[in-house]
Amino acid sequence: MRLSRYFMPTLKENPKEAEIVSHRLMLRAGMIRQQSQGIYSWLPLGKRVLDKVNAIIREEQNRAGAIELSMPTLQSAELWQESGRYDAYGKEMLRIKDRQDRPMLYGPTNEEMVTDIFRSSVKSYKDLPLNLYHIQLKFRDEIRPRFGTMRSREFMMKDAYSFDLTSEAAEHSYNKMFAAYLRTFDRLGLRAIPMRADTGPIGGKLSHEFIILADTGESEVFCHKDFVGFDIPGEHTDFDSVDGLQAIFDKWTSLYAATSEMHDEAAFNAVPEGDRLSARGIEVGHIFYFGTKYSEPMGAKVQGPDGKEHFVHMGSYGIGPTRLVPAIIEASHDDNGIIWPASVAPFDIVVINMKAGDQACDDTCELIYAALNKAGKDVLYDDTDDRAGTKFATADLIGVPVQIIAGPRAVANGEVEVKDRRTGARETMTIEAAINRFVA
Ligand code: P5A
Repeated sequence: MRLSRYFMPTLKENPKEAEIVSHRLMLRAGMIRQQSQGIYSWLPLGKRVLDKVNAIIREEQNRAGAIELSMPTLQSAELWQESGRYDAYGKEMLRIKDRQDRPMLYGPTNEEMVTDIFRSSVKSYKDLPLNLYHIQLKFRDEIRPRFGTMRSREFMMKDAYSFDLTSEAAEHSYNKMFAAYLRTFDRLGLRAIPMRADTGPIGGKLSHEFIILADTGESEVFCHKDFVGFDIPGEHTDFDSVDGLQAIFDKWTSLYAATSEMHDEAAFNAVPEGDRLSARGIEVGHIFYFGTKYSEPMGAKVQGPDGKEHFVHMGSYGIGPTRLVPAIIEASHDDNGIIWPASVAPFDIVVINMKAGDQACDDTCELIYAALNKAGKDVLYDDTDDRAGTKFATADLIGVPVQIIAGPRAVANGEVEVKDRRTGARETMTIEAAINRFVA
């Protein structure tokens, strides 16, 4: 991508409305734009990051055996009347009427709709277990939308829903998502700690929130500090192994960890003082097991091996991609801007032409740009006629992991500089060596 032809409306000044660093940096890097309170457009740079986050979420959901579908944002109120949540959900639900005056709503979550899909076609235990997910916009008319896309009214959610014949089988489904979440957040460069959590309007008894520790987090959390160093399940984790996944779950729930709603002061005080971590955190995922809470009122049942009908046991599993993007920034930035983990960076490399219009600089940059593109890298080429200082500041702000800098003096020697955004380390090398480093 040539920056001269891209759309990346960066800001030099700190926007006044932004209270936390991620919100500030997302606005300054031209990633998002507020359209009305708590409702955002994702501009091209932001969209690239969001797509990469979603690709990782999708890979890990698929690996754990979940199956993707797509459900609509607008739902009929009837479904919610069946489950009894239409009235219970309160003012957070955006209620709409269509031209026939039929009550509709913009979905805040999809338990009812997926239960309806399930009951319409699954009739036998032989079709279980089943886990269906989608990545779709949601709307919650939050009282206090704030911090940009961290807590917005319209937001994206990956929501998965599991169906099982028995509560034991449902626990295994829960453990699959539990392990998949540990892997997902790790691949996004984050350390998320599962904590016992309140179930709120989703319901059920068993629930964990996945929390990233951050000073700007909205949740108050309490946990054992050893969680910070626990091993993440590997990519060859056998998601069909009941014992294997139970062992992962047991290990990750063996020490104290709870959000403030579930906090047990006495249990926490039993943790040796030096091991106690009381901090603030960002909830990036939340999983629930709620048994037959929806299947019973909505009549979602299957025939069991005993020939009888059984209401299915369900769980639901949410991740907030549009919250994850700012959460990653909260965890990874410096005074100059964002520092993306390579896995979600909007571009792999930025090529900076320090003197656009200078024949040797132009030729060198074009050569590097073409070679890296050919090798399948996502490359941003700063070919604008901005001053070099402005280009360096922009490259640092948008946080691309590697900068290849071509200035007249180095280029005259057949060389360029390669800068690592995270460490700031710079290396001068031949043009060929710079290309080979990223192509090989
Ligand atoms: C689980 C999947 C649910 O809604 N039903 C389907 C369950 N859970 S939840 O905890 O309410 O939300 C899941 C995740 O969505 C993100 N999230 C938000 N992100 C941005 N702005 C919001 N206002 C918002 N509300 C929820 C969070 O990451 C949460 O863990």
